Amino acid sequence: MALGAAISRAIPRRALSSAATSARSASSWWGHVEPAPKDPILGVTEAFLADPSPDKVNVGVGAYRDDNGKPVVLECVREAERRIAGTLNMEYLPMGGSVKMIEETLKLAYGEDSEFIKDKRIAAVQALSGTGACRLFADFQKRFLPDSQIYIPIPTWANHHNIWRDARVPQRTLRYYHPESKGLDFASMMDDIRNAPNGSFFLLHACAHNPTGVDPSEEQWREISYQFKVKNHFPFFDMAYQGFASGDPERDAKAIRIFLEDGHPIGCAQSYAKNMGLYGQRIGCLSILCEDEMQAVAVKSQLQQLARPMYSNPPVHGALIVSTILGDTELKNLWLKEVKGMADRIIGMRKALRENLEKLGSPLSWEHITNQIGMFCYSGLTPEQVDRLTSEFHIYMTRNGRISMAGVTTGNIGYLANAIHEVTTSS
Ligand code: PLA
Repeated sequence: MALGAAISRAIPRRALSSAATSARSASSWWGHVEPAPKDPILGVTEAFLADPSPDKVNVGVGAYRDDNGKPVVLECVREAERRIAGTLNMEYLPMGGSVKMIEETLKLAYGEDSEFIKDKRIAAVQALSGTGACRLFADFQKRFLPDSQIYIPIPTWANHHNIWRDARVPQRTLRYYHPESKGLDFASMMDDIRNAPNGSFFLLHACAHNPTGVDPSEEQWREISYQFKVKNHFPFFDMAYQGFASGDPERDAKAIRIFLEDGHPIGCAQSYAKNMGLYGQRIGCLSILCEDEMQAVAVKSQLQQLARPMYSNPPVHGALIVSTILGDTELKNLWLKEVKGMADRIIGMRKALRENLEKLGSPLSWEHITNQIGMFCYSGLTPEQVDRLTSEFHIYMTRNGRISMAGVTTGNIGYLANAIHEVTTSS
C-alpha cells in the first residue's frame, strides 16, 4: 500500500490540514519525482546486460576480467576465505572498522615503517570501499570547514562530482588533461594550483588517473608538492588503483610518499575493489594524517560519529579477507604476484590494441594507448563514435571514449580494433 494511502486511511480526513490534503492527494506523494538520469558508468553495464547480441563486449566499468572475459577471484582471496570459513563470528565491527585491516592498509599507503604510523598521527577508519572513503571525507570537510571548497581535476571519475555535490562542498576545476597531446596539461595544472586561494582542498588521483590513464611524472609530483607547500593547500588522494599502474603497490604509492616527505598533512581514500578484486565486498579505508596523536584521536572519533547514523559500522567479511591476506607473508606475496599479473595483462592488451589498429592501416596515432597507464585507455573517441560502436557493434563503453582495458581480451581485441577502425575512418 502506498504510504500516502496508508496515512489517509489511518488519520480522519478532517484531522489533516487542508494544505496537506490539497497539495498531495493520496496517490501523488512522489508525483514530482522525475526518473534519475542513468549513471554514466554503471548505466553502461545495465545497457550491456540488456543487449541479447552474442557479439557484445563490455569495456565500460573498470572491472578486471581474465583472458576469457570472466570475472576473477584472486587465489589469495580464495585461500583467505578458506582460512576464515567457520572459524570466526559475525558480530559487529567497531564503528571505525577492523583495527587489523586498518593497520595493514595504512602500511600500503604510508609505508611499512612509516613514522606517522608509529607516532599514531593517522586518524583512520574502515570505509565502504573507495567511494565511501571519499564521501566520508567530503562530509567531514563540510562539517568542520563548512566554507571550504574542493578543486577537482578535469576530467575525473564522474562520481567525484556527485560525492562532493551531495556533501554540499562547492567544486572548483583543476585543469589536468591536454586533449591534443593526450597527456598531462602540467602548465595549466600548476597555474590553477598557484591561483587557488591559499589553503584550498585538492582532490588528486594517487596513481592510474581515471579516466585518462595519465599521471604526473615523479619530477612533476615533486613540483606539485612544492607548490602545495607554498600555498598551504590540502591534498586529498584518491588511491583506487594502487598496484594497477606499475604492477607494484609500493611504486604506485610514490606520489603520496613525496607529499609525506615534504611534510604535508594529507587525506587518503584506499580501496581494495580493484587491486584485490573485492569489488562487491565494499572494503576500503579513509585516513587523515594529523599533527599529533591527540588530534588523530579527535578526528577519528568524529569520522566514526559521521558513520554511525549513516551505516553504523562497516561490513566484516571484506575486512577479514584483507587482514588475513596482508597479515600473512605467504598470502601477501601471492597477492603481490597476482596484482602484478593483472597489471601485466592490461599492459599487454594496450600493446596489442595499438598494434591491431596500426596493422589495420589506421591513419590516426594510437601511441597514447601504450603511453597511458592503469585500467583505462582514454581513447579520444568522440561521443558519436562511441554511440556507433554501441549501436553497430554492440561494444559498450562510457561516452567520454574511455575503454576499460581490463575488459579487453585476446578473444575480443580483434573485433574491438576493427570496430574502432571502422568508426574512426568512415562516417
Ligand atoms: N575512485 C576512483 C578514481 C574510481 O575510479 C573508483 C571506481 C572509485 C574511487 C570507487 O571504487 P570503489 O568504491 O568500488 O572502491 N571506478 C569504477 C567503478 C571502477 C565505478 O564507477 O563505480 C569505474 O568504472 O570508473
